[in-house]
Amino acid sequence: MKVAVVGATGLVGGEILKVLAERNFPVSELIPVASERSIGKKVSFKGKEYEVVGFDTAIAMKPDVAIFSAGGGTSLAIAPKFAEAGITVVDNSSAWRMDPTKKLVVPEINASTLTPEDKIIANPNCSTIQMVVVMNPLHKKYKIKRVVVSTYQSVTGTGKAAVDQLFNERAGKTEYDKVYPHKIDLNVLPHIDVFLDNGYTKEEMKMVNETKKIMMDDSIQVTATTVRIPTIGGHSESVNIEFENDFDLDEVRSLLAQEEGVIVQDDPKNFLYPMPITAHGKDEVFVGRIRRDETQPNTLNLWIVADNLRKGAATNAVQIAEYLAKHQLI
Ligand code: 2RA
Repeated sequence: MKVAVVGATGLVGGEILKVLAERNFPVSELIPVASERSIGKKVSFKGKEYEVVGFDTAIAMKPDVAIFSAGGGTSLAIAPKFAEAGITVVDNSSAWRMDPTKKLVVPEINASTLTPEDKIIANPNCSTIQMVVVMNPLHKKYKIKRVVVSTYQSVTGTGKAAVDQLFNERAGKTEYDKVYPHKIDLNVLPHIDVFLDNGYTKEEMKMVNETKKIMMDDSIQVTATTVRIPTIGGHSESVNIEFENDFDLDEVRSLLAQEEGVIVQDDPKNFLYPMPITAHGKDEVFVGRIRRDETQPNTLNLWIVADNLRKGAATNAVQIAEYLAKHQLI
């Protein structure tokens, strides 16, 4: 399979190359793609160096699939050109996610809705993906009514410049490029993406709206507070879920343990719970601190962690491409 990685020189692009190699995706030809200023740069894949090409060159090379991680503006402008040339695009940006003509896919949940006609497929937001992967088996069994989520998100979600800001601050530098409006080291910012008229941030509304679309259920109520913290390994989430029906905690643990891509780490007596430092570089979503909310019926508290560059971005996108290849949809 000819695979183009658009945005190959970025943080997520680099992770996509790693994940393609690790999962042994059947790549017959790799085409790393980026904007003008990165053309000619080299990226490595499975021990070989590849030169980055521009958008038009990549389209002319006719890849079977193009995994985009190049930002919303680039995606809006360029993805349709790939699609018109018959190339299936899996897009990591927010550009197409809520477009009613595009599928928003987490393979464990809704990949079966994909058809060969889907030429631009959207990859959801990182903080949404890890939450819905855990919620899906519980929704099927107990039916979710309402979710209250607070996130603790890694600076890698903002990109390389944010990681540089954190380490420049930590090194005591005073002159550096600032991505955030405040210091991030030794600090916490209750602010991810832009503020909207309703007082929520765009990241918070992504969690609300994308959850309903992926889980194909508009009745699920979600309210979110998204927060940036000075870590790099992954996003963490405190999730409070109210169900229509009551549950048994052991059954919850066993449903989650059986779920593909989910690992239960729930042994507080031995200090075992998910953390970004242990989720870093892993493809799975980790869940722990599984306990009943004792203040109201049918309500569960969970702590969910995943590497946002992996399942939150690269891994999910590669899994979509794997599904397309396996079911001969490309
Ligand atoms: C963040 N959700 O962590 C974003 C990345 N897509 O900022």
